[in-house]
Amino acid sequence: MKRTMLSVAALIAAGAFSASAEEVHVYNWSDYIDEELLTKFKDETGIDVVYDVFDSNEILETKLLAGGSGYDVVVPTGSFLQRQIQAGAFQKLDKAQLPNIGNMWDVIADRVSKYDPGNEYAVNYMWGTTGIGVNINKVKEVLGDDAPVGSLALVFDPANMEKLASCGVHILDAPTEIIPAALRYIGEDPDAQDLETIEKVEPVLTAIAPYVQKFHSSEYINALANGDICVAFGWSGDVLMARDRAAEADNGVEIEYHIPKEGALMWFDQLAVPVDAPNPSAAHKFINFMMDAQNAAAASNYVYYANGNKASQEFLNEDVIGDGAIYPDEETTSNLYTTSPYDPKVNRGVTRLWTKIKSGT
Ligand code: N2P
Repeated sequence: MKRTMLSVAALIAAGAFSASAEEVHVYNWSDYIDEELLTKFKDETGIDVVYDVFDSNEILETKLLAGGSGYDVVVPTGSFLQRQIQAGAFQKLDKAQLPNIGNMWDVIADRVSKYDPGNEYAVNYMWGTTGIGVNINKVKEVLGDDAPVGSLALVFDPANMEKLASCGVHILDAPTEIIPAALRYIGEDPDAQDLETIEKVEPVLTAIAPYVQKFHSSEYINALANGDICVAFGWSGDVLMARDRAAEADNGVEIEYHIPKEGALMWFDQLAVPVDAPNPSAAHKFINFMMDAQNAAAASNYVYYANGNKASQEFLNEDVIGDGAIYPDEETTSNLYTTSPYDPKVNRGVTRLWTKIKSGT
C-alpha cells in the first residue's frame, strides 16, 4: 500500500497527472505532415498536439456539422469549407493572433476567396491536383509502350481498365472529385451542378467499377509503393510520396504522377477553427506556427504538396518547387478546373449515385 502511495507521489512529481498541460486538438488528412513539426510546436509553445487523421471530406463534414467535435483546428477542402462556413461551423480567424499572415501567397488566397470571401475563416495549408499515379513499367507491360498514362482514358476507358485490373487499380473514394473528372472525360462541365448532367457519368463509372480493386483514399500510397497496384486515381503529393517510398525501399518500382491532358481538379485544403473549438487561442498559435515560412516549407518538402505560403518558397527543396507536378507552370494551371459545393438536394443525389457505382465493384 505504502509503495503504491509512493509511486503515485513520484508520478505526480514527474508531472504525469498535471492537469494543466495545454492541448490543441488537430484533425488533418492522413499522410499530410512531417510529425517533427508537431514536436517542434510543443517545444516552442509548451502546448501538446493531439493529432487525429481522416481521408475524406465527407467524414470531416459529418463531425463538424454534428457539432462538439472537440477539434481546435481542422482542414477541409475549399468547396466543403464554403458549405460549412454557410452552416456556421467555423469561427472567424483573429488575424491579430496570426502575425505570420503576411507570409501567405496572394495568388492562392485570391483563388480560395471563391470559397471564403475575404479569407475570413481559413488560411491555406496545402493545395494540389487530382490525377493519375502509375507504376510505369507495369502499366506498359499491360497496355504497351504507348499506354495513355497522361490521359483520363487510362482510367475511364473500360478497355484499358479491363487489362489494368490484372495489376490493380485504386480510385479515390471521393465522389466530388471523381464525378467531375468523369464529366470532363465525356466533355461536360466538371463543375456541373444539376443532377441531369451529373448522372451522365453513371454509365462511364459503372462500366469501369468491376475493374476497380478498391475505391479508397489513402491505402494507395503504400499499395503503389509496394507494387501491389499499378494505377491510382489520386492526389498529387500522395503519388509522389509513393514514388519516394518505392525509391527508398529500392524495390524496382517506378512511380509517376500525371496531370491528365484533359485537365484536372485543383483543390485547396484550408486550416480553420470550429465554432465550438475548446481552445481557440491554441488553434491560432498552431495555425500561426504552420504559417511560419520555414515550417510551411518543411511541411511541403515532406509531403510533396504545394502550399499557399509565398515566404516559404525560398526554403523549398528543388525537387518540390522545381517539379511541375507540384508547382505547375502557367500553361498547366490554365488547364486546371475548380469546383463548387453541391446544394443539399444535388448532394443527396450524388451520394446515392456514388453508392450505386461502388456497389458494382
Ligand atoms: C493527403 C491528402 C490530402 C489531399 N494525404 C486531399 N485534399
